Amino acid sequence: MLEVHDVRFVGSTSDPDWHPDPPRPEIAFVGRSNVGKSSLLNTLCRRKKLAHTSKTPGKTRTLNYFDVDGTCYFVDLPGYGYAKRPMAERERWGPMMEAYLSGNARLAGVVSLIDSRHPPTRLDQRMVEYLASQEIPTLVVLTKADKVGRGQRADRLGRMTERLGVDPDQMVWFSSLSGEGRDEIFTAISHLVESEAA
Ligand SMILES: Nc1nc2c(ncn2[C@@H]2O[C@H](COP(=O)(O)OP(=O)(O)O)[C@@H](O)[C@H]2O)c(=O)[nH]1
Ligand SMILES: [Mg+2]
Repeated sequence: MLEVHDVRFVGSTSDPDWHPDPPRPEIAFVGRSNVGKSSLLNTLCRRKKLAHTSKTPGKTRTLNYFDVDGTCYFVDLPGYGYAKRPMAERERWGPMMEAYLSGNARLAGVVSLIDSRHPPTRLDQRMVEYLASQEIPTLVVLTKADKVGRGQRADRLGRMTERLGVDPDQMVWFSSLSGEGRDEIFTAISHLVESEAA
């Protein structure tokens, strides 16, 4: 099982072909800006300020690498769909992300974050479809689960699976406020890393 005793920031790059040394399995995190990606990374690594959490989204334009206990790298990808960016930029996730995701032999899997309070956006759908088309193992994390009552969950999950075309087993509810889902996500990531390392 993957452990997180020591997580270190390795570096930021805007070159999708750059990878840290030594080579290790990479787990990438994607989602629209403000979905709660930094909060998830901080919760997974049990650190308050590992990844910058902010109320002014859309600032991260680089790939940010974190070394997780010398076992794998977490890669924080730029948030997509930030409303205050020009339309052309907002409507795509950018060549840099696509270049990173496609044909990346080190990529063990992608954690795709979707805001559970709303239906998935068109970009969310396109991202999940793209990952499936590339046959990249994908875990869909439904963020801000504390905002969705237990009574609404089954219905919400059903609509998400339908719109995203993924299996319910690939989806996990997550809240950085309550910690719900943290262990399940962690276990799923461990399996991805182990299958890649094997
Ligand atoms: N209610 C709730 N709010 C959250 C949760 N996770 C993040 N947020 C809030 O959503 C906003 C964006 O979070 P952040 O992690 O910076 O998102 P990022 O832009 O995807 O990295 C911040 O105001 C967070 O406090 C959550 O699990 N529950
Ligand atoms: Mg962030």
